[in-house]
This record gives sequence, structure tokens and C-alpha cells, in this order.
Amino acid sequence: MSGAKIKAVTALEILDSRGNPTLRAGVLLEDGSAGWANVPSGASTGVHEAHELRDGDRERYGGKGVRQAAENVRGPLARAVAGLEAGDCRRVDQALIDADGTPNKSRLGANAILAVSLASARAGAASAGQSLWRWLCPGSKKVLPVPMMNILNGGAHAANNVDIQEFMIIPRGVGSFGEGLRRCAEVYHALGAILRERGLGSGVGDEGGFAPNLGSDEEALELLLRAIGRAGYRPGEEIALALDAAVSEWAGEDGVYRTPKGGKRRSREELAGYWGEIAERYPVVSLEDGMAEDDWGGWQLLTQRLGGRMQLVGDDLFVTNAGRLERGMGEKAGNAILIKPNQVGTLSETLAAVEMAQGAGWGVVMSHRSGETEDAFIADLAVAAGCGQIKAGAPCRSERVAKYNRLLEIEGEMGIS
Ligand code: 2PG
Ligand code: MG
Repeated sequence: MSGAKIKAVTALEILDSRGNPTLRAGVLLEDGSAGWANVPSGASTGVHEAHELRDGDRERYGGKGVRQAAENVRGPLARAVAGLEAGDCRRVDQALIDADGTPNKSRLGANAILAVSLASARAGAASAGQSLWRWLCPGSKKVLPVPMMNILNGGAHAANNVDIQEFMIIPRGVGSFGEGLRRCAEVYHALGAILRERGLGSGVGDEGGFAPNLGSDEEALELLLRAIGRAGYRPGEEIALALDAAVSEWAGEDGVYRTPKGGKRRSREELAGYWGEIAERYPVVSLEDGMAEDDWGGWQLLTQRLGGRMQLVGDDLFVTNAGRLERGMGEKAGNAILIKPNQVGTLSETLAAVEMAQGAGWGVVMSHRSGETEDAFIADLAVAAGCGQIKAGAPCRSERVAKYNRLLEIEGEMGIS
């Protein structure tokens, strides 16, 4: 490969959608091309995620500043990639990994490393004069993903009494991405109207979904079915449901789960039984983190019971890490992986997890974080890697809509290619 070399790397401490600091990196190439990237940040983070470096200085942003991470970009990381070809993502990423030298990127920060990794890829695409989605993953089949839209928020993403973190809708049998987006937006508005009519809160949570207080989590599912009907669609056939329970947040001692808000206690067997009941009663086709991140036995049980009839997505379980995914495949824990580049810290490692999942016929869902920015890199990446599914929140709030709007653009570009 011969391409333009990296000349300079910059960093900026910016804000994410929760008003917390995060990083932007810029990469300038010798041919004058440039790329930038912002990194997102989670709330329900898995313990096995790569390390997000924060300053811890209580005088600034309650300790959440990323000035040190920015310095790491400008210093050791910039030195590590100087003179490398931006188009050679693997080499760039390996140089970043080596410069850090720790297994979980705790020395220089996965946020610092990812910002440079993604910005460098963007610069490489710019230098090649190509759209990012077309340039990334050469040789792979480009596929527009089906959106999984989180239209009702609970758990760690909302200050309401709902335990399940994300209630999502999935358009089915649509002819285009734009058509699916329209359906989902219509259902979202129908849900808002129903909540207002019932005097329930129509304020939104971190990912733009409504965040009302409800009598139970099942009531949220009932509301979604109603909203789908109100928008003129058949639940299950035209719009299906998906959940992210984020159950790592429910894990207590001795394998007993306790819902964080409702305080319901369940053994892993009871929890598996509960998800079985939900799947019986509602058209839920995908369940993410139905067991906690280290409950491999619970995941196996869930997969034995429900793996044949629905997608079981590991988020905190796999943390976009090919090593953990390999273990999951060996132990038959789950049948799909959530992909969040900042869980692992480089583009190349992200793609390694995607490729491993695809090679085994597992489902792949590209994902945003609950703390996001206007950067829509994951939209391009989802298409480039042919993930097939994306979750990027509600069709509301610009940091969420940026991803969907980018996919509309890509759909347009595909039409004229
Ligand atoms: C999740 C994500 C994104 P967070 O659990 O899947 O929806 O949330 O970024 O808070 O980990
Ligand atoms: Mg999740």
C-alpha cells in the first residue's frame, strides 16, 4: 500500500451529549488531506471495556476532564504514528497499541487511542478521495443496516422508574433505509402523543427516547405496541421490538439479580424464565444483555432456552473484544454481538470482532454510546463492514439523528454509484 503519510495529530477537549468532556482528534497528512473524529462515552459501561482516561481533577467538570488524554494524543500517540500511511489502518492501530503497552489501554487511554485511530482512517479516506463507507473494509459487502431505535428509555439512561434500559423498534420488510427510518419516526411520534394523552411524562432520556414513570416494564411494551398500531403498522410484522436490559446493572452477590429501580429479586433461572415470558407475550426479536457481563452460566442457560427463537446480543459480555467473543462462541453464550469501537479502542480491533462474528454466522449490531457527539463514523462503519443492524437511539436529538441522516446520505450515494 502506498498512500499519504501522517504529518501532524491534534486534540481538543469537547463536550458530549450529556455535557461531559470527551475528545476530538485531528490527523493531517503530508498531501494536505485531513480527518477528524470524536469519541463517545457510555453510562452503563462494562467492566471489561478498555480504559477511558479521565483527569479526576474535581475542580474541572467534576473530575471528568480529558486534558491528559488530549496531551497523550498530542505527545506519545502523535509520535507513534508520525510518518505512517494513514491508509494502513492496521499498522497505525498497532503503533497506537504499542505506544500504550497495556492490555486495556489504561496508560494513554482508550479514548485517546480511538480518537487517533478513527481520525486517521478518515484522513486516509479523504486522501483517497472516497466516502468513508466506501473506503473502509476494502472487499467487504456494503450493506445499509436495519435500525434498532430506542424510543423509550429506562435504567441508567433515564431518571424514571423503568428498569429495562432500552425499548427499541425495528422496521421489518422495508424496501429502503429511508422507509424504515420514516416508519420508526412515525411510531416515535405516536408514542409521544399517547404519553401526552395519558398525562405521562414526554420528556426524553439520554438516547432521545421518552422516559415516563410507568406501572411496570411490561407497561412500556404495551405502550410500544399501541404506538405501532396508532402509527398504522402491524406489531411484529411491520415493526418488531427489541430490548437492551443492561442486566450487568442488576447483578448482585451470589448470582441473585435485583432490578435497580423496582428492587425485584430473581435468580438467573427466574430471570431466564422472565425473558421467556416476555418473548411469549410480545414480538421481541432481539434481547441485549439479558444476563450480566460475567454470568457465563446464565448466558448459556438463556441461549439454550431462547437462542433458537431470538437474537441474544452480548454487549457488556463481549465488549467488542474478539477474545471474549471467542469464549462466548465456545461456550454457546449468546448468538450476536454489539459493536462499540470505544469498548476496545481501535478500528482494527473493532473490525476483528465484527469479522469473527460474521465468520460464525452471528448477528452484528453496530452501536452508539449513551454519551454521543455529532460524529457519525459508526454509520459509515456499519455499512462498510456489512453489519446489517445499527442502534443509534431515538429519531430525536441531533447526536442520534446525525447517524440516521448520514445513513440517508449513504443510501443516496449508493443509488448513484
Ligand atoms: C448500551 C449503550 C448504548 P451505554 O448499553 O448498549 O445504548 O449504553 O453507552 O450507556 O453503555
Ligand atoms: Mg447495551
